[in-house]
Amino acid sequence: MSTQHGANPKHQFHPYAARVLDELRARVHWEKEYLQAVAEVFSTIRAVLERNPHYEGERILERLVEPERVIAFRVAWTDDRGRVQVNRGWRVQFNSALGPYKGGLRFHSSVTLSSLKFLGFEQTFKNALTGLQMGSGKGGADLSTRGLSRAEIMRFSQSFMTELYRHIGPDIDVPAGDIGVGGAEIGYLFGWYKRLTGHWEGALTGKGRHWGGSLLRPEATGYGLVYFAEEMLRTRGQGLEGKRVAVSGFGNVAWGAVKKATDLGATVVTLSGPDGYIYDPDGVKGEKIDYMLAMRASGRDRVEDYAERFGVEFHPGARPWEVPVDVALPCAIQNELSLEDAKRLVANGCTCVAEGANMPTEPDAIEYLQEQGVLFSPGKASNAGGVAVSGLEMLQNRAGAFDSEIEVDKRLRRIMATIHNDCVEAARRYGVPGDYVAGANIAAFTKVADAMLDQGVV
Ligand code: NDP
Ligand code: 2IT
Repeated sequence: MSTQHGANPKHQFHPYAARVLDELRARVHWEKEYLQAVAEVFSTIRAVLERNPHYEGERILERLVEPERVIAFRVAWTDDRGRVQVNRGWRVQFNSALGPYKGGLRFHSSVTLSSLKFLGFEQTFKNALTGLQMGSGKGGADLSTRGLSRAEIMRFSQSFMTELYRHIGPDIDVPAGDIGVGGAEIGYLFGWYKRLTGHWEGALTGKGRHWGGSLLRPEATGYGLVYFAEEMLRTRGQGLEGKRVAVSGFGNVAWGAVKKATDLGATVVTLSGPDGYIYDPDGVKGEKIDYMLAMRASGRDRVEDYAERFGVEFHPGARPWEVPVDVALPCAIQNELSLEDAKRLVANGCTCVAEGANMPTEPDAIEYLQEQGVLFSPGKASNAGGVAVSGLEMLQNRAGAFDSEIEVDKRLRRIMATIHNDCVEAARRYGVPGDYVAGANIAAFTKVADAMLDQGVV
């Protein structure tokens, strides 16, 4: 088996995994992001497959790469000028071995079935790592909400939910936010779900704090990411205090990461958008963090506004990975950190890369970072704090309870520390100590595979 699928060649594919990947590739060769995600997992589970030959007999891998259900639908809506717009919507209900389908909705022009399948596949492992009862799913539409009016976003969300509502529910499938879907969109989606079904129930997470949402859900992904990065640094006797940090993106995840990293004494010196990145040597802190929220809410597709407002450097069309930092936290979108970027980070002294986004680091960049001894964590482990607090929101809704911020934060910290420990332990047990990618995949895969075996052929 070669490395042609874009996986880390350090890991050898088990012949069974190689065969399933080749079959998948032949069947959906155009689904590049999906194949990238599957290859990454399959390249790291050789030892597990060797020790568990019955997985092959039960065709666990063939079942794992096939979503249980894919729902595709038309989203027709009218814009503010009365023109009819047509978009495509999907919900990929990936795997329900561990609980109801659970995962975000992405509204972005780049959304395709391939990107939702990659995200749903990753979600399977991420949700397993949280230790909560959550299966996996992902959905969305090929529309960027940037530049749309609130009324347009509401009409679009309502049209989207008019189709989706029949497929979701608190014990069936519980969507949440992702790129382009934040608190406002969840509000519109929830309101329409309630109107269509006549039920006030926890069919979505990321709800407002006064109507069933968990405290700290908006912050959870970024906070969890920083807690995870702290755990990684601690394995080398370090912490975030005094570290220079590069963050990409300026959305929900980036915001939470900046807040918590700054709280813990780090200086976050970059943010980025599709237009380029800003360099703020004094650190993104205080009112500048609040301004991130204003920037995101403004619907403008740019971080240059930050540079203009605070008089810092703006680098058009560039990525933040060229700035000398100790820690890099990619928090924007998939495949936003290339091999070239990784080389620059290492040359400038970066020792830790923790993914906030899903699959932001390209496979050859991961391989390089690991070879260079950089601490590297995959998003499915380090960004699991968001879905973990979604899981806590589901529990609160079921119990009709409301946990305090301190309580949620304590649980989030504990979950991130446990995920970190599980990754480290699995990597050690399977002979690849320090490899968080393998550790996360192995720890999660065995949980899901064993649950699938227990539940028979479904
Ligand atoms: P947001 O929509 O809040 O933010 C995404 C950010 O990335 C925006 O600032 C966006 O700008 C920017 N962006 C988009 N494309 C690029 C690009 N090519 N270069 C630089 N910046 C870009 O989404 P989230 O913060 O929720 O999601 C960010 C990432 O984190 C995604 O990979 C998501 O899957 C992942 N994630 C999210 C979780 C959550 O709870 N929300 C949980 C776990 C992971 P613009 O909008 O102008 O395009
Ligand atoms: O990628 C992710 O984990 C999310 N977008 C959060 C999903 C959720 O259900 O909270």
